[in-house]
Amino acid sequence: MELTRDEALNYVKPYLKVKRYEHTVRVADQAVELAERFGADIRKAELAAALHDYAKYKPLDEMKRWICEDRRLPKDLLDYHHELWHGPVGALMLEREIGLHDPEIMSAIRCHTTGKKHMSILDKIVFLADYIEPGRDFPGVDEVRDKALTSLDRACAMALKNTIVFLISKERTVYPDTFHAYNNLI
Ligand code: DGI
Ligand code: FE
Ligand code: FE
Repeated sequence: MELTRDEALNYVKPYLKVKRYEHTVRVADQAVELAERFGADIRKAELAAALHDYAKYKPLDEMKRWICEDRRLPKDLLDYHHELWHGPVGALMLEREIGLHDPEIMSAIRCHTTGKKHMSILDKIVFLADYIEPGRDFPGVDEVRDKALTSLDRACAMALKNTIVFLISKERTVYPDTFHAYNNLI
């Protein structure tokens, strides 16, 4: 599969709202910047970022069916907020629809919302680019942007901490992979 950046962006565009598409373009640019900084595969980072939110607006029943039917998807996703489904399901939808087979790109898309225990450099770059792209204004995001100038691991750990603290403050559940990612980086 020799997908270009523009082909990837044009593929996802019809499935996204305008704001989400603009976010996606910024994540792709941010991922390129981080890949250059930390020595990851620039093309893979750009493609994974361009595709990362593909399934964001897919119908919940369709995503639920994927989780139930594909053995590669952990069933416990169904016990947690549906906001977590679009990464893992999106990667597999793209595999079927456009022949996305690159395991590194698929992994980065899969874990972009929660992180996971042993994240690759590419996983971390897409996760972090999604968190710090210039359109984000979460409390604490500027400190994470600063940290992302020097340490990929520490910046990811800060983003995970902020997310965990935010979710707990709202009395929302936290998917175990989010804790695994955090613990592994601390
Ligand atoms: O798709 P995006 O909006 O660009 O960003 P995302 O894929 O990181 O999704 C962010 C949402 O997911 C945000 O509302 C927080 C939520 N989230 C992240 N980790 C967890 C989580 N929600 C729960 N319940 N548990 C998690 O571990
Ligand atoms: Fe997302
Ligand atoms: Fe995103």
